[in-house]
Amino acid sequence: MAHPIAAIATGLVRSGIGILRMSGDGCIDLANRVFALYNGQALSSLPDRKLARGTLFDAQNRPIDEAMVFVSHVPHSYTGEDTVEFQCHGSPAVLTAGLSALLSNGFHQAGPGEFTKRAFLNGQMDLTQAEAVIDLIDAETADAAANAAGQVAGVLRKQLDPIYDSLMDICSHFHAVLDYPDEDIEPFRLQAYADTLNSASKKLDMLLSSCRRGNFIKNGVQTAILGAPNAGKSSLLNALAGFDRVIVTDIPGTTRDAVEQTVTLGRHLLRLLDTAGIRDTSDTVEHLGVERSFQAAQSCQLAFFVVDGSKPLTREDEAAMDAALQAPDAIAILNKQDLPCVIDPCELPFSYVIPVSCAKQAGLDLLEQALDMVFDDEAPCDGSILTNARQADAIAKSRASIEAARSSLRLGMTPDAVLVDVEAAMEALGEATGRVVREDITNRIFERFCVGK
Ligand SMILES: Nc1nc2c(ncn2[C@@H]2O[C@H](COP(=O)(O)OP(=O)(O)O)[C@@H](O)[C@H]2O)c(=O)[nH]1
Ligand SMILES: [Mg+2]
Repeated sequence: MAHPIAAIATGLVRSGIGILRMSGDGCIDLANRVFALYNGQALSSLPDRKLARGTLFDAQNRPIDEAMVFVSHVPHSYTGEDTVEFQCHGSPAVLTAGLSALLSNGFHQAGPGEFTKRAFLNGQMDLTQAEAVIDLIDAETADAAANAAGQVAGVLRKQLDPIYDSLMDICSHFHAVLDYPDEDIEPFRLQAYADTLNSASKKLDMLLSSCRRGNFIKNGVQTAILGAPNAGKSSLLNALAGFDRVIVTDIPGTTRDAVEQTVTLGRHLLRLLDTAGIRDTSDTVEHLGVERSFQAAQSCQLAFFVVDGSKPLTREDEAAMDAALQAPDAIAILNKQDLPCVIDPCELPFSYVIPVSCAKQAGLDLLEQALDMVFDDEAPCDGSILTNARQADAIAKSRASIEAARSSLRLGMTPDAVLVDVEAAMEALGEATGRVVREDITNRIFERFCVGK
């Protein structure tokens, strides 16, 4: 039994179309109380997933919209329950009135993610697919969207389920041999078990090795902009942001605190941190800012070292350069190319030195190309990149148990010792896909969703 729920699926913003979504027992007949098809028939007469037109009524039975409707029956629906959708005109007034008509006709307001949670609980999708739904909605770049779309379609599920099944084969054979010693069952096939574990471990390793990229795709690359005062760091942030996010002046020491801004450059999502210019200063606030610049250099994943190309390198430039070179990846940005350049790019010990003019917004395409090379990865964003920390933890746990089982096998331990580890590996994989997952964890996952999804 699933009580009928309803929600505005498209949010309360003025837009071309707004969708009211319903799911649960009896929802087609309940929806029929507030909607009249043009052909005079009941909504229950509609063929599965065929659009029809009609009139939507409010709680006082006044017509409030001319809308489209479709019904979707078990098992073809998203939730695995009977569902109805009204495609209304996207006025917040229409949607609010439509929703309250539904709520006064027997529907309950849906909680965050309740439609997707029902889909998961009804077996329409596993947890990797359900979690990818929110990733798809939250995607900030095309790569992030493409990877999440692949996972919604089941790419991870199709990789993890066969591994789970192969471990299950080991377990069931083990149990058969242990539990029925008198039967004529083929004895332990230790080499075959070792092969299965080996291949499972390799596949999980592949997935885990995609986590770094997954983190960049989903959360962005932590990028510190470092350089001497007046090099043009804040101008670079503004040029990449496309608006004046930070104050730019010709007074050295203008930026004294670290300023964050998320930008996309081509397919890259960067969490930029503009920092105070690195120099010796007696100003207390600026001094604290400079300390933060050094901290940013140490905690970032990528550093942009900005230098004014129209002046010879100074000691301050060199101090900032040393800090930038500590980052896992670093790109030098030779700024102010609109002025005569006096710095030879070869003087700068970076793999990439990009000439730009932040003032003229020139050269940013070259920076994008450099990022393409720094974050070059053959693997397509088709869903096989792990972006979810919860899944990654569970997969790492599974892999650790598989390793334990492999070494037990190598050391010639008793079969039940191996079995314990294989079962633990299965359980951890089950956490990733949601086969075995605690209710409080499931609740927490779906609370992050928006209402109506
Ligand atoms: N000519 C020229 N001036 C620039 C360029 N980028 C920044 N500036 C100027 O350099 C000064 C310092 O810029 P700012 O972005 O505040 O540098 P920061 O101290 O490194 O943040 C300002 O007067 C900017 O207008 C550029 O590409 N060309
Ligand atoms: Mg600045």
